[in-house]
Amino acid sequence: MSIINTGFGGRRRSSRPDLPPGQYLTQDFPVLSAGPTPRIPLDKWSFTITDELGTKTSWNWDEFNALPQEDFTVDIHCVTKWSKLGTTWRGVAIDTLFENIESTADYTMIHGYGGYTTNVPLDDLLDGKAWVAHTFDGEPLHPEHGGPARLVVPHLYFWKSAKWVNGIEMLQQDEPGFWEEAGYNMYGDPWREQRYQGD
Ligand SMILES: Nc1nc2c(c(=O)[nH]1)N[C@H]1C(S)=C(S)[C@@H](COP(=O)(O)O)O[C@H]1N2
Ligand SMILES: [Mo]
Repeated sequence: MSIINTGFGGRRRSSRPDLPPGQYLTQDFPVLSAGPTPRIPLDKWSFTITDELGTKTSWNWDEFNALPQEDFTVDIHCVTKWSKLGTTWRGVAIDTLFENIESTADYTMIHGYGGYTTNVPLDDLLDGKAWVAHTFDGEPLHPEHGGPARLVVPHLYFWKSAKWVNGIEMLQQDEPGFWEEAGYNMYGDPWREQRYQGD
C-alpha cells in the first residue's frame, strides 16, 4: 500500500514557498475564540480610533460602509499551525481609517467587543497591510469568525486579527494584549516562527 499525499489537507510539512515554517494547509476555516461569541446589532456597532492624547474618532456602521471598500485575497496563518491560502475578503483598509488621524505614536492596541486585545505596531497596519473586514468569501462575515467586522493582518499570526474589532488605541510604547500576556510573541511573524516569547 502506498500513501499518497496530495498536499491538500495533509499535515505534511510542505516545501511550498507560500507556507511558513511549521505550518500545514487546511481547506476548512477553524473557529478559535477565547470566549463566547458576542452578538453586536449593526445599529449598536461602532469603531473608534483613540490617539495617545485620548482624542477619539468614531464611525458607526453606515459611516464605516460609506468609506472606500477594498476586495483582497490573502493567506492566513494560525499559531496552532494551520494555514489557509487565498482567502477572499472585503473591507476598509486601515490606511483609509487613518487618513485624518494625527498621531506620533508607533504602537497600537487593537480592541474587540468582548474584551479581546492584541498589540500591533502601527507600521504593520498601514501601507495596505491590514483591513477591517466585514465580508468573507462573498458573504457577510459569520459571527463566529468575527462578524460584523474583524481586523485582518495577514502577515502576522492570525491571533493578531482581532474578531469583533471595535477600536484601535494608539500607544507610545508597546504593551502586551490578551495572548501576549499569556506568553505569545509580542510581534508574531509566521515566517520567523515567532510563536512565543523568546522565539
Ligand atoms: N476577539 C477575538 N479575536 C480573536 C480571537 C479571540 O479569541 N477573540 N482569537 C484569535 C486567534 S488565536 C485566531 S487563530 C483567529 C481565529 O479566527 P477564526 O476563528 O475566524 O478562525 O482569531 C483571532 N482573533
Ligand atoms: Mo490562533
